[in-house]
Amino acid sequence: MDEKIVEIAEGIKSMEIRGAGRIARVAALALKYFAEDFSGTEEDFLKEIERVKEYLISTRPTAVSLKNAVYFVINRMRGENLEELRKSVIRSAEEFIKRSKEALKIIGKYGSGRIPEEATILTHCNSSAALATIIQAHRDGKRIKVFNTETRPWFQGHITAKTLAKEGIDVTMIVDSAVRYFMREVDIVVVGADTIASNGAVINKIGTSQIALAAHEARVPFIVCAETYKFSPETVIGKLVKIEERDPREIADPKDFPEVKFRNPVFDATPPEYVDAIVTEIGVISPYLAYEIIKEVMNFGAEGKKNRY
Ligand code: RI2
Repeated sequence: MDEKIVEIAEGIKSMEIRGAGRIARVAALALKYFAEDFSGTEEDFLKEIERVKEYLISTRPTAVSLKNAVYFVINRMRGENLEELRKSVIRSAEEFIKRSKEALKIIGKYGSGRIPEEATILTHCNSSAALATIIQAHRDGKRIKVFNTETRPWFQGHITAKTLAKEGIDVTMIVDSAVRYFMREVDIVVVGADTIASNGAVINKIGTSQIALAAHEARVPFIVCAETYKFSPETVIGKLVKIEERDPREIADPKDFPEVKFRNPVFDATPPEYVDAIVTEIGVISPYLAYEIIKEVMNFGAEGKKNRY
């Protein structure tokens, strides 16, 4: 396998490259590199790209964004000869990356509309889509304060806190378990998503569903910011979203706890009844419209059409 592709895939696996949108863009980039660097016959190209596809998809099982990015490129592959096939892969990969970046800007604008003029926002983990909304609200002149969770075990909250502070936003970092304690001070929760199922369930960083419960209890609106490529076509035909469980050493060194077992699931599912709105680049929708997004935008229905997003 091409060195550049291995480097990207290993980077995604180890979470050096992370965030559902980012891993989708780099997966598209890996396919672009593959097409650019390939030397061999047309037949080998078609065989090899299948291997690259499977390899990239296998890196992280939960975020459908990665899979959708890979299918976006592969399903648009056209050409009468190798040169044309290569060009179409490069073009689609570039188009995916461009669309993905544009989607974030639009989400920021639509999402900001949902933030009150003066608001305390709570966010979890490190989501570029959620951050786009929060930062846009700040740039729109809204007087906002943010609570952000540190997000165990990877502490992605540290990146969020630094990003917000750099923007001049008033940010307070809290431990994940302090969410309910602070919820009474929060006006709106804004998070991202790794995958959205056809029933509107939102799969996001572990702890998100607890935050949604606490928000629901306190009647605090809970919004999710997600590009349309975070919706999962396969859930329409009954597939369940696989929740990734990572190495226990991310929590503690098991050697220090010889009699203790560890579990480290890194995502959980928030049911649609706890989600007030999903902010996408094609509009702010109810979670119950997830199926429509999958059907219309991704052209994927129960009748078995291919995911062509
Ligand atoms: P954006 C991240 O997963 C977080 O769960 C975050 O909420 C989600 O992806 C969406 O991120 P991880 O890669 O696509 O940290 O909005 O496990 O950046």
